[in-house]
Amino acid sequence: MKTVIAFSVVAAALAAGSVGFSHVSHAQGVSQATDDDGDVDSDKRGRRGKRGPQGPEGPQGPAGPAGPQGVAGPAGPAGPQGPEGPQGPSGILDPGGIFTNGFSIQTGNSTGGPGQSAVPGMLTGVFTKPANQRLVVTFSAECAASGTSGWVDVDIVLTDSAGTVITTLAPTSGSGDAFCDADSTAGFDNWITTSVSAIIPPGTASGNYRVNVLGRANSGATGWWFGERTLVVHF
Ligand SMILES: [Ca+2]
Ligand SMILES: [Ca+2]
Repeated sequence: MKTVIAFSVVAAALAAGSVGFSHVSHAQGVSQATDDDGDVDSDKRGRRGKRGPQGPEGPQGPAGPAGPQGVAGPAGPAGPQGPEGPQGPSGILDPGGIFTNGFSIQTGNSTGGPGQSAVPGMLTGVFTKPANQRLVVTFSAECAASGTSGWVDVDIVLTDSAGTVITTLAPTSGSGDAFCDADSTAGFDNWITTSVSAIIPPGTASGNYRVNVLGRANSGATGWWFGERTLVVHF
């Protein structure tokens, strides 16, 4: 019974908060909790010590996540100007003023009849043909034929400097090269723009020349009409 009493006293002491558990659990503590006659030891324990000081502050927390990416910077300045380009090719040889004199252009309207005659304005200036050089002559014009049948043809002729005809250039010789046609009405109508190219052969002697265009109404056509037109000599 002594031991039972001792546990009861310890339990009472624990309930009263006047004794530490470590002391009670110790065997010596149990024997000191009672005296020889079983009474609770009359010794008073001292007051509980003061609470210990607060512990040190914990370590700093980890760094937060990285912030968002910043906006793109402004565009850089323009690069420097590029180098100068290469030199252009040499110009085309024009020893005889073909480009400057070998052409004519007219915008007015002109008419003629069945007899072959020069088309007004279609005479070039004087140009020099180089030896062994082929030249091309192109005549382009608005054209109409009067009469109810037939056609209009042209002859492109090579002349000397004074305009005297030397030869007719192929393929315009003769009257078979219809440049525009008459139709079923007697008057001028059905205007068209057409062209023909003739050749000054390479074998033609070098020298100064001009080119002229002659018009003609054929086989029932009563007249020719040439409007906007160009005559040009070129390589
Ligand atoms: Ca002809
Ligand atoms: Ca007609």
